Amino acid sequence: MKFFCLTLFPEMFEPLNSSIIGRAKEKNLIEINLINIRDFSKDKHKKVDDTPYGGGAGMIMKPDVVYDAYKSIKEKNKKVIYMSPQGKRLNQEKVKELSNEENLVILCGHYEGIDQRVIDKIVDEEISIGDYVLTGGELPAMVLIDAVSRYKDGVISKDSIEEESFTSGMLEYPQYTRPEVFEDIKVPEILLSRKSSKNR
Ligand code: 4FL
Repeated sequence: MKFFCLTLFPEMFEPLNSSIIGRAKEKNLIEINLINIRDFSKDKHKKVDDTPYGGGAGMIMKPDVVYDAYKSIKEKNKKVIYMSPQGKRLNQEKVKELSNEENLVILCGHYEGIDQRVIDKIVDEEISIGDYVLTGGELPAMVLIDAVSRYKDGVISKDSIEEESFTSGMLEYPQYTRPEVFEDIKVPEILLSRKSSKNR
């Protein structure tokens, strides 16, 4: 599966080179392409934003620059998602659904927003990760990539997927490991006699 992030801050995606997602990239189970929207500014000062018509605080990302960045993606089967607090709240069902896409384009907003005309032109779905405002869509985009990548074959262990289907994914019991006694607190007796899932 290929992800394409349209962003003004590609360097923010560095955390995806670590841990499970980093390994998934190395194994070519997923591909993460970072497209710097600023590279598509035609302006001599590399301007990507401008003041809002009708007034108001902050700056708006210019539609033509975002559109040119989008058009640089040559893949044909692609779904475009705009990370926005006004979007539909992300849940596990949506994550699973998106994991079936061949190419996911994730548009990350910054400043006060993006000109509505380019959103209307290219975006298929607007998704929020919660009812709060961040400084940009990059962290939400990483949340989406992380959650979706878990569903791709080979990214997490078969045991983890199997366990998730038993527990509905989110309703997990408290977990314990060695030592048997920590700061005078014992591991629940019932778990001490039980063999690990590896031996089930
Ligand atoms: C996106 C917040 C998705 C929550 C600022 C720009 C956001 C966000 N979910 N805040 N994008």
